[in-house]
Amino acid sequence: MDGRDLVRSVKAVGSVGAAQGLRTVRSAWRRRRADAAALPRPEAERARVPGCVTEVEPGPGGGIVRFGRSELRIFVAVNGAVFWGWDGAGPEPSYALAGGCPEPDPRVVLEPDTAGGWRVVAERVTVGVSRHGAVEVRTPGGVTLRRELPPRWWEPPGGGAARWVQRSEVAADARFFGLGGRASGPRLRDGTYRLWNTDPQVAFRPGDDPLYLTMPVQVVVADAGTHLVFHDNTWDGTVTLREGAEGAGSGHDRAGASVLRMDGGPLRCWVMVGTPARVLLTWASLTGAPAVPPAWALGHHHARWGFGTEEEVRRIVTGYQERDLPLDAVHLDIDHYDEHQVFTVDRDRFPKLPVLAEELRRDGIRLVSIVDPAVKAAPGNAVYDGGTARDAFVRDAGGRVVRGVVWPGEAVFPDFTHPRVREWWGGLYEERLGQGFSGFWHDMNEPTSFTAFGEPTLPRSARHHLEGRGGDHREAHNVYALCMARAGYEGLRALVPGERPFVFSRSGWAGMQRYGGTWSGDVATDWSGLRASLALVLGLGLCGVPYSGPDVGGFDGSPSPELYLRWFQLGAYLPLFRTHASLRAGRREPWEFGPEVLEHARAALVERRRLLPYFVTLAHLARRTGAPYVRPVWWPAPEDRALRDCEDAFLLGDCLLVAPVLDEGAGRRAVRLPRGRWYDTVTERAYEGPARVVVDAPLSRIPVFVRAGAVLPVRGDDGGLELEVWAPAAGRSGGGLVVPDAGDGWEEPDIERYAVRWQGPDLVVEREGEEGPAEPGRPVRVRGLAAGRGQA
Ligand code: NBV
Repeated sequence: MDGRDLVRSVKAVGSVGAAQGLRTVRSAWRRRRADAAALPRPEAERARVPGCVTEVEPGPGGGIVRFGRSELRIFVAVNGAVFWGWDGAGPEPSYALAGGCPEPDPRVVLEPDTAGGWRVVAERVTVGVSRHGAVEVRTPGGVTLRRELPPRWWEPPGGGAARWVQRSEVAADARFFGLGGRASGPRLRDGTYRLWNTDPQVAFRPGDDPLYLTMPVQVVVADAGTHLVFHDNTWDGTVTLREGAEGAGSGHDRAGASVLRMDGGPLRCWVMVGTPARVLLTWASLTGAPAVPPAWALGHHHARWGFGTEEEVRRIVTGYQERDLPLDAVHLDIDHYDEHQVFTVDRDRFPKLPVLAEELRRDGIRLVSIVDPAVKAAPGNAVYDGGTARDAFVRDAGGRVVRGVVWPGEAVFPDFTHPRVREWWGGLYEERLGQGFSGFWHDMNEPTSFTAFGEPTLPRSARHHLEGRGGDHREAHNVYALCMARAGYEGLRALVPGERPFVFSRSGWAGMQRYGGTWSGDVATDWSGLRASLALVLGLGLCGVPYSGPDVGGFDGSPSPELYLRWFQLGAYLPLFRTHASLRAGRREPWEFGPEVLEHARAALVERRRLLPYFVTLAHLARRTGAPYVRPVWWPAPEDRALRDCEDAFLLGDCLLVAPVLDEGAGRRAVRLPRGRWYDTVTERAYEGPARVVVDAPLSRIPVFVRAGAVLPVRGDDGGLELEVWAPAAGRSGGGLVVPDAGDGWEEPDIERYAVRWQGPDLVVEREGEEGPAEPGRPVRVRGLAAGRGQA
């Protein structure tokens, strides 16, 4: 624990005197030493590389390539993903995979390659294995997308857990994305990124790394193609990235480089190649379909740490209603707990929570509850007693229950890597449901403990069940929140089988989309925080987690009216649209920033509500295809380098391109449009892409464009679903998919397909059916006609 840590923990637990501060430092040192002593002793290590190929054994989908000092198991699965593992590592067990490992593709062959190497040839990818153990991922045309050099291990001479490093090269023009939620993204520039979920304990801004949600998932985009690589390993590690450089005629290209260093765990990975859409489809088929949030969770949420009382909640809700501001959910933070104890309610300040919840629900507003994993270590506290009786809490290497300090004071931590503990914990949501809550917000689950064991989390030597395999916190840390999300999600499914759970979680790992989404955590209230908000949503979407969003207005401090408004306008187009702030921060209600901001915030809220059917469609399409709602502008054209470098705009589904204002004082901004015709949704002016255009961005709105030919499902004035059709360019056609809301249950709505075409001067909109084209069967409103017909 250094001075900065101390300041942070002091800030976190409230003011302490100097003497207590000193005691805190001393005990932190003691804890840290004890932790280190409980881990295997560091011994002299020996380095190892695979050596030369000795033999090859073909197997389903690929085979085993044996080297002098290691062996490589490699296969291509039926979904097109390539797996390889060194030193006998197989794809399972894995916390990332949904429903186990996919079958190997029986059509794949393992055959000799050049220079004494071998190769696995599949329909969409070829993987070469060199004589010394370099693994090269190539397109079917033979272009190299990624070259992994022979790995290097460091291990105790007598055997045991090894550290390892994997160096890789990518094309000189490649760009890196992903690695979970990174504040400095979405394009990951040169630097070292740590793989260890961390509560930064201060409001973060670009450059702060790591944050709450890290993942060993890289999406790499180059002229030759897009690929996703996932090193399935939950341990602590780092990824060092260096973008390449092209010689541009005056020198050689320098390849891009990625160096992955892991402190332990298996060296195994999955790679998928193709278009971005294909890559994310394969990723979702491997790690699970994203949960579809209930429609209300795609509306506007208002949260605050410190609403304080039921009256205050009512006052805020009335504030929204009196001003005609749409509101769909209110979130209660830890201050509604009884002395900060999870699964309790402070009955003095929230005496009739179920009544409040019922009243709100009648007005179409849901209550969402924060859920922290730390349980106050106090006999008499029902959750503590229940967990103790079931031996549910994490123990140290000596068998004692690990105690940390979190909001309720001294606290213990459920071991979510144990199926029995997950089941117990999932059942506890019954109390929350009884209070009238409809959704759940998992916080502090990196997990965070203010008593630093060197870091603000559990000691590395703490023991975890790990589904029966047993291990310590070094392996369990990064999946702690993933397993908590699973506990909550499965518990809710059992408690309310007819409803889709709504869970979102601050921390997580690969595969968390199966259980729900996330939010950006405690983002700093300044313009750089606003930018980071978008970076996180884009990066997480590329890692397979499509539902997320920031604390609109930033977590700490007080945003200027302009910053608040620009954040609000961005948030209105992100999957999770939530205003939230810290106990100590200024207000975040839209009316707190003057009449002008209120008017423009209302417009953003009204537009969000109008677009709700589009968000519902995107949520269902994400579940079926893995495609995030929020996509980088290069999504349809990854070969377009200018788009690849564009970080300040995004595609919302196939139809919309949103260009938020991220700079103070900007009243205009440049926007890079992909190929095709795009309409400004407000002026209906048409622009032809690819182009860089400069457009107005007055305080009243951010520029939003719609693709010509798009069919946008929107909410009509009567609340019904309508189709807003944007005229295709002359001689062009269009169309789109619509998935209607089928309620909060599990009913699978049919996808509706629409086609749009010119017939002479008329625009025809048809629904595609099994028996050919039919009437749309829904109200249609055509827009962009002036420009469309004008050039017909
Ligand atoms: O529960 C209080 C806050 C919460 O409002 C925020 O959204 C979380 O990210 N929580 C963190 C714990 C304390 C942060 C200082």
